[in-house]
Amino acid sequence: MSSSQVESPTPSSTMEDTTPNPPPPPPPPNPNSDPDPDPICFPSDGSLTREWIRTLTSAFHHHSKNLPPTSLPLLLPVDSLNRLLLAASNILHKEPNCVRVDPPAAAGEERGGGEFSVVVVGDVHGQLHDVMFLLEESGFPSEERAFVFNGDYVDRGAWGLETFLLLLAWKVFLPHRVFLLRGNHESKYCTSVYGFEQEVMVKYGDKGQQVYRKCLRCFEGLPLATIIAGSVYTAHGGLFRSVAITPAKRTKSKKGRKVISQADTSILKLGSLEELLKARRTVLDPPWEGSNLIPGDVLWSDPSSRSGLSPNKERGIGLLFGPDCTEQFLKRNNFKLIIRSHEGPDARDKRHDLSGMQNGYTIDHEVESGKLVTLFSAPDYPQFQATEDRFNNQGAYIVLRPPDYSEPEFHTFEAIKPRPKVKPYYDFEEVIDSDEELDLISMANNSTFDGITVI
Ligand SMILES: [Mn+2]
Repeated sequence: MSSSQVESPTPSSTMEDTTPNPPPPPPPPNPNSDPDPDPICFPSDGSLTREWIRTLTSAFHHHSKNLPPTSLPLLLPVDSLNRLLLAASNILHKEPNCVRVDPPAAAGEERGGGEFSVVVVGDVHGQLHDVMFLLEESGFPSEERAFVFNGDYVDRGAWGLETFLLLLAWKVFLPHRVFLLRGNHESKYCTSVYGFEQEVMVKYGDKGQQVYRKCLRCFEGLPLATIIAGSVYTAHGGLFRSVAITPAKRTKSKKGRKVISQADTSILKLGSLEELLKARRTVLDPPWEGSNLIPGDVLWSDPSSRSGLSPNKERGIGLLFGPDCTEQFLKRNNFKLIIRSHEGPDARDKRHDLSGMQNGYTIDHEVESGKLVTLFSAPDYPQFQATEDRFNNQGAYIVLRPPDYSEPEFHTFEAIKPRPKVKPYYDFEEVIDSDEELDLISMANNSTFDGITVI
């Protein structure tokens, strides 16, 4: 970032919404010589522009390189931040659990699918500089380039708040072209263990608690899945069980009232899109018991090389699903591709039946109707590492193009280095891996958050 960009914006004609590829902010030649940018105001009419997002990006970049975390409110005052969170939350909560991302009709007819493409992004985990690079390299969101983010914006990395806010700004600016799905880390439990809550408290001090609550309110609004061009299903973890109640389980009590028992979870069957649409996603932590199990499955499940659906014992929540489940889901819905995320190089290090995540993606299932891909977009992950060997993995993103959008084009990239030096916001030496069994008791205690303010 250079101060001239913040103070002397490029003429507005180059920043029209119709510009498919606005020039990215060039990196600062010498960041230490830049004066600090002015505080950012949320536009009074609530409508964001490309220029506003560019200013926000530059301010975050400058701040991360030059200033202590506690000074973030000087660049993004809490009032501006609250207004951004509220605007995003209002949009997110109106979206269905499963959002359809379709090419504009005109593009398809006139140009055989036109130029419309969809970029799919996996876990980013607060690695702001890598996200900035990804957006720049893939081309920023526009009318012709939609984005689907598969969740896990926060935790572990040191800039979860900035990363999440930047993506929310794009969502508010282009709500019909930018789609943010929920990851398992967008929950109260995970953010209290893996750093995001602490990060917000450090950065916003005595306003931290109210900012964190508003972030949680946004997390609850994030949809669970997308269907791209009618043929690609994306979600953070993957597939999910049926929670349909077997008719035989409907009984009458002695007084003649109908008693509907809980879903029989002993027999696991694959769920349908209709069931996905009916699930209640507005929970701080997806439950692992009871009848509302679909959000937990979608956010926490993993593919397996073994057939069938089974409880995900390693994680304590969600499912393991085999290639037969992938085939059944693809065939039943006439899809050709599943893109899920959720497993980084650390998780894959322990899973000997599946490929490693060194390149940021793996093809886990190849079946008659199509395939299932895992996509991970945080290179050199995690930022703070307890073991001696860093994974030094590449990150990846996928571009889907016409005519049918179901042949993934993989793009890999290296981490942006050096990363600014910062202290971690969680005890990375002691914390359990999130791919290991959850502390369900602490999660249950955490889920009752009676102080929550609904904005
Ligand atoms: Mn995850």
